[in-house]
Amino acid sequence: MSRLIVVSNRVSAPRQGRSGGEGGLASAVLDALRQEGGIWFGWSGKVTEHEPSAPDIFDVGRLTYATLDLSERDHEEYYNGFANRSIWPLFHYRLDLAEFNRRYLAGYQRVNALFANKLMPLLRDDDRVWVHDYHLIPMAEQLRQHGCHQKIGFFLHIPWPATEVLLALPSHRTLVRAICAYDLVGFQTESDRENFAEYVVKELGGTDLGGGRIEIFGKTVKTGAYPISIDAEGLARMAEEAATSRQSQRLRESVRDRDLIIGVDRLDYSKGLVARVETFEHLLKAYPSNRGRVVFLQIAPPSRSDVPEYMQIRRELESIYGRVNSTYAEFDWTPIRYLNKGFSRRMLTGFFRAASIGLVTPLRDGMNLVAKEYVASQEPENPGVLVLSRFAGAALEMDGAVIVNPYDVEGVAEALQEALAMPLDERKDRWSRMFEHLKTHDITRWRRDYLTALAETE
Ligand code: GDG
Repeated sequence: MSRLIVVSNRVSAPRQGRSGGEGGLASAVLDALRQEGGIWFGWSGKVTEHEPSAPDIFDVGRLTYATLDLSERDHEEYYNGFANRSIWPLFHYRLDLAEFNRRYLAGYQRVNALFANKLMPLLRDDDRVWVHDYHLIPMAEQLRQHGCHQKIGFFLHIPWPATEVLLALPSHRTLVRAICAYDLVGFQTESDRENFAEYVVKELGGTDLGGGRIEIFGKTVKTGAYPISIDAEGLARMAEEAATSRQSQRLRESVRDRDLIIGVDRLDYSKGLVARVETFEHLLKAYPSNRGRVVFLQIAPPSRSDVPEYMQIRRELESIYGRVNSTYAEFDWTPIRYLNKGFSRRMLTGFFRAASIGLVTPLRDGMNLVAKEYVASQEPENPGVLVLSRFAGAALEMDGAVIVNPYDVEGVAEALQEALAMPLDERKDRWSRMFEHLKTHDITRWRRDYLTALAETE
């Protein structure tokens, strides 16, 4: 069988200190590589003074890891710069936070060229290459310049913005031209795919041939929506076991007969964390019976800590959590528990199961796996309620969730109040609809659908 070559910004390799706290991309990629066998290529996570000369290559089972360190300059311009200060905020509709400059763009192009240059000698004729996410959009273009003839697919984990938003990026044409060098471009949702197709047709004069095929630059690019998912049944088993763990028991004892509302997010401004606290504050203010009766647990492991906008949101959150707690706390009740650190996946599933409400309110999110993980972790006979932002890709699939507009603080508080009072029958009905969907639309299906479509490209 032909090998699968996965390229992503960050490789989470066991001997390079994998913590078990990886995000959704890492578990999805690992699952795919374990099934297919192949190479995982990308950044080691280490920053060095000078550019590395060769990748560090080692095998673990059927899987080969090939990692490169980044120089300080590349890390600053490519990773912190273009990827996380230009594309990330823009694609999450935060034009106010986006910074564009040519130094960042040059760094982005340089690292993509470096990756392509180092990957080329590792490729075999019948390999399939699968590039992940916004850090590496120009990879295929670079690989083609080196003579790469293998099939190359791309999957975008974050939203593709509306054309009017994308136009604010000075290099929008360069970026889209680069993405068109792939054989298959995968998005999380149909609406992301439509945004992309609209840009290509309106701005570049491409032709939408239907069936996801777009004609542009003298070739046909195949596009499709492949909503990423989780190992739903595996997580459900994990949550059942974790429920009896010491940590879950301690959590439940500390919450006692109160209702627990849980949020788990990387500390990122796209996740709507500030509006979420304001919502919880409003729940206490507008519905005083909740005082002393509900606890909000927010787990938010720090992320991209050397990017100024992330330092800023962290400070802002510390101050607002402090304010709400000092306004409402009683000698025997603290309304918010804000934990600025990560937990093992197993512990998280136990925490999800202990919570009456999973509160997932990003302002914009490609998919949001936490929403799906919360559902998979519930106890079938007494499931909690998922309160989910309409701006997460997951909202298109999780039709048993209470769907909210995260900008509407009073509206979300009202939805929380309804969720807290929801009768068992309704909770079970909503939950089983979502869990049934997740069982058939799981991580294996995501990988299979994508790789089958890639194999079928001309
Ligand atoms: C991007 C897109 C898309 C979080 N805290 C801990 C922990 N996590 C895990 C969660 C979940 C993952 O990290 C986060 O995935 P999300 O999907 O929620 O969000 P992003 O990190 O922004 O991911 C997103 C995703 O890529 C996949 O395509 O869905 O839209 O933005 O799995 O459980 N895991 C552990 N400890 C923690 O403290 N172990």
